[in-house]
Amino acid sequence: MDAFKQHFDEKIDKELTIEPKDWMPDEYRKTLIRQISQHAHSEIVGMLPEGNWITRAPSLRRKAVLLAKVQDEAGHGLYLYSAAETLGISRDEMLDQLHTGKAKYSSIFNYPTITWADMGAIGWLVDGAAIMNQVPLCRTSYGPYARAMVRVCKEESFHQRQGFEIMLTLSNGSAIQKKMAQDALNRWWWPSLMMFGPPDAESPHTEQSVRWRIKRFTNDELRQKFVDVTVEQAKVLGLTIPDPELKWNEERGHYDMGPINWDEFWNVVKGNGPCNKQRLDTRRQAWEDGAWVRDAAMAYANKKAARSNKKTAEAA
Ligand code: BYC
Repeated sequence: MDAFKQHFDEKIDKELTIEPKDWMPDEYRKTLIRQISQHAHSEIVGMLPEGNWITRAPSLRRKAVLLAKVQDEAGHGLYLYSAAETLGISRDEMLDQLHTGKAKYSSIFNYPTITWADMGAIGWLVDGAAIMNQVPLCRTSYGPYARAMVRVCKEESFHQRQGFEIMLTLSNGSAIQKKMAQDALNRWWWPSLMMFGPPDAESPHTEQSVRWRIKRFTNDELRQKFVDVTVEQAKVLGLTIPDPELKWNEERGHYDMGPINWDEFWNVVKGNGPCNKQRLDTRRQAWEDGAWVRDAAMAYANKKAARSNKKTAEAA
């Protein structure tokens, strides 16, 4: 056991990836299953707030782009569920954890999408935050997760651009359109900062995950990077970030920000956000409605396997 552990530690130190058949500590496996499955759930639940606007997109072009983006998110969920399955958990088990409320998904998707400008703010801020968090995951120590993240990040980058472009169009539009963009920024700014997770001092998993090189940066480090780049983008849009304490700190070389309402964050994580119930009900309903598809796929697979077994038996 000690030799296995030593080999594992050496691989981590040498920046080599850990692969499904390698020995790994139980806690490492558990942490990855938790993080990757919650990441997958976030992608799937994350389709809902935007899916809500596909039928109401203001033009054919906007509709096609939004549809493509939401489909990408379904794809991300599938890569991530597959990556988690390599650790020995089944997809049914993961989905059961989501549907029973045992597994978390990102707090951000429990907020409502009230106007079209929310599609811009989600792309710009939520996908922008996602990229900041996920680019380092392309170098995470577990091979299947790292490889899945490469394609996810390429697609996230398109998502962020489409959101920024919606915001730019609205900001350069009529006074009402600019007001809509500002209102969406006001509502999505703080929840986007919360996406990075609790402050480092209150994050139970960060220290060990950084040591295992699952996380490459801490929650606060990534939040700061996000604020630093996003403030500049808001200037291009001519919009105001709703934080009166936001100020460049020459000494630190970073923006200082005002306090985040962590009570709001924990309240949403515990299931009491504005849309938690609606999101989970929708997912559970979709699972039930899809039962016939799963049954049909299983029946077909069994029939095919039986046919192939019969052929092998006849040939023998
Ligand atoms: N929301 O010790 P910590 C997307 C939980 S998808 C809810 O810092 P960790 C997108 C955390 O799980 C976005 N819960 O944990 C999709 C833990 O509870 P448990 C999702 C949160 O894991 C569609 C507890 O708080 N991205 O971008 O070291 C459209 C303590 O936290 C949140 C990922 O999943 C939260 N925001 O760090 C558009 C990326 N934050 O599990 C966009 C991968 C924390 O002990 N995940 N919690 O019950 C990660 O990088 C890390 O898991 C986190 C949290 C930074 C999220």
